[in-house]
Order: sequence, then structure tokens, then C-alpha cells
Amino acid sequence: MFALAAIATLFAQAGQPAEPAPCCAPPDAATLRFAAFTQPDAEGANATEGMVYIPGGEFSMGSTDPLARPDEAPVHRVRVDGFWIDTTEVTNAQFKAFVDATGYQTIAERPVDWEEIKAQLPPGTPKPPEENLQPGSLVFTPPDHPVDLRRFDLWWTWTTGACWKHPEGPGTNIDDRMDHPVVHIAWDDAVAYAQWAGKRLPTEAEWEFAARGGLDGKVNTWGDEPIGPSHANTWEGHFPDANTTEDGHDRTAPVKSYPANGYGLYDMAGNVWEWCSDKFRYDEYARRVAANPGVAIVNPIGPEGAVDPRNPRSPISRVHRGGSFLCNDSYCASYRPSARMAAPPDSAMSHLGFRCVSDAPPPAGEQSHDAGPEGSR
Ligand SMILES: [Ca+2]
Ligand SMILES: [Ca+2]
Repeated sequence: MFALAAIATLFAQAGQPAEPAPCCAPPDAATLRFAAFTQPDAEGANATEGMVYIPGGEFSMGSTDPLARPDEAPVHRVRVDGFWIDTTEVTNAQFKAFVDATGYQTIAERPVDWEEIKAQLPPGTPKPPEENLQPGSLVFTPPDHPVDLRRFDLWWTWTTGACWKHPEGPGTNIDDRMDHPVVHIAWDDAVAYAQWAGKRLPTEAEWEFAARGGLDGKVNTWGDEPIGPSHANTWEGHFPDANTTEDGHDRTAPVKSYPANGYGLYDMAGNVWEWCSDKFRYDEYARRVAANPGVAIVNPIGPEGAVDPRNPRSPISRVHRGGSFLCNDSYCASYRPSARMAAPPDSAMSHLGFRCVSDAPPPAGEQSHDAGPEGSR
């Protein structure tokens, strides 16, 4: 289970400088696979309420902007077929409807079997205290003073009882956050919701195409203008100890609090990270270009196996996109549409959620600019 693996990693690394963390998300140490919970499509495969149709097309995927990381290069041409996409991140209200209908229990709510995960951790990893074997998740807990930015364990705290219903742990709730994005969602949880809703997770290419909102080759979802507090819910001030909350929110914000992009999509920059369907390889773009020189890549679905230096023991590390309320240029400018991050599929954190896409037929009068089959989605 991610949560235990993550806390075991924190225990293993506490007191010793870690490699520079690439972003505000901690690396994981192991992967346990949980079978995705599936229910018959409760809402039907063609439900498109709260979604917009993206006709598809060709765009430049990736970035070599000064804020970009190496895994965003090389920039290459990609074509995606048309698809529907949720206009917002999945909210607490939407996720509650799923749980109410199915009784689904998220990974963060499930107990931990130490023996089961021990074999997947680095040899000699100490067994965490018993309280850390109880259901829980990692919660962002800002220090009150500047800290070494390599020490992600200084702002992530294993919190027994933390889950989507209790975002900061016991004593906290979502009563006044039903229109906020759901958090503490593992990839497996997101897939379970999508299957129930008759939808699926976007591919990484679909997500980036949608996030760009028709602004091909721009740094941000709104263009090349540097980020400001009116653009998105990120972190202002000094990370991780002093958030000025100039954008109005220190953690999640209600969806639609900031302007939509050119496709009418909200929070494609910041608020919470969003899971995609692809496995992650840091060198995936270079591999694509080498295998398909001079031509656009059609409907890429990601590599067969993951290669994630941040999670070296996770063979199925999955992509998430868009950054979160923790993004700050001093540390993690992942609110940019090309920025990539990944985690094992059983990872859940207090800034990680998702949105869905659908392959329902285009609206009347619209045509998908389909390019061809290539990778099926
Ligand atoms: Ca903020
Ligand atoms: Ca987002």
C-alpha cells in the first residue's frame, strides 16, 4: 500500500539528506497492487453532463521552457482523436455519490498488511510504528520556518485517519467542501470511479491537449504570461513555510474558482493533480520521436512499462498532471500544461485527485478530427 510504503520511505530517509525532490510530491518506495473496484456502469456510457467535447487535433506536446524539466522534452507533434472531458476536477459531492451507490472504500481507508509490503521495500527498512499500519494517508503539514527543499518529509506527515472524507485527518471534514476537488485519491480509486461513471481516465496526450485549450506551444494554459494569483490555485510566497494565499486559498479551492481555459475547462492548472491513464517513463518523448521520426504521433497511450527514477521500485508508476495548490516557481512549476509527474497507482495524497474523459459520440453537428487508430485508448 502506498501510504505505508511512503511512510516507510520517510522513516528510512529521516535524518539524512534525500536527493533533490523533483516536485512537491514525495517519491514512493514500493507498489502493492489492489484490484480496481468495478461496478456496472451506473450512469451509462454516454453520460456527458458536466463535460465538454474536444474535437481532437494536432499539437506540440512537451516543452523546453526554462521552467520545464528534462522529461518534458523533446517537443513533438501529437494527434489525438475527439473526446469528452469533465469541465472540472471530480468534486467531493461527485465522489460521495459514487461511494453512496457502491460502498467503495478508497485505498487510504483500507488497513495495511506489513508482511505484504515488506518484500517490496528496500532491505532493512524498519517496520513503522503500529499506528502507522492503520488506514491513513499523507497530509501536507507546512513547517513554520524555511526548510531544506530536499527534505519532503518535513512537509508531508503520515496521518492516521486521513482520507477523502477527512482531508487533514480526524477532526476535519468536507462538509463545507463539497464543491472542492476530492483528494487522497489513488489511481486505482480514480479508475474505479471512472468505470462506475461509464468514463475513463484521460491519456497523458489527451490531458495535455485539453489543458492547452487550443493555445499550441504556449507555456501556460492561459498563454505565455507568467502565473499570477488570478490564474490558478497554486502557492504564493515561500514554499513550504509561508503561503501568502494571494489567490484566496491555502489548500484546495472550489472548482471553477479561476477562469476556464480556451476549451471551457477549469483548474487544468493547479488546485489538485489529476491522474492520467499512462504509465510513466521519464524518457518517453525521446523514445517516441526516435521510433517515429518526422511524423506526428497518433493517440499515444504511454509506454508498456514504467521507468520512474522518483519511484524506482514501482513498475507501474502512473502519470498525473496539472500541478496543485502546492506549486511554486521556486520548487515546482507544475501548473504548466506540459509538466509531468507520476506515482505508484496506490499512492494517495492531500493534493491528488482526477477528472474523467468519455468516448461518447460527438454532439450533433460536431465531427471528431480522428486521425486513425494507432494506440487505442
Ligand atoms: Ca493557493
Ligand atoms: Ca487540476
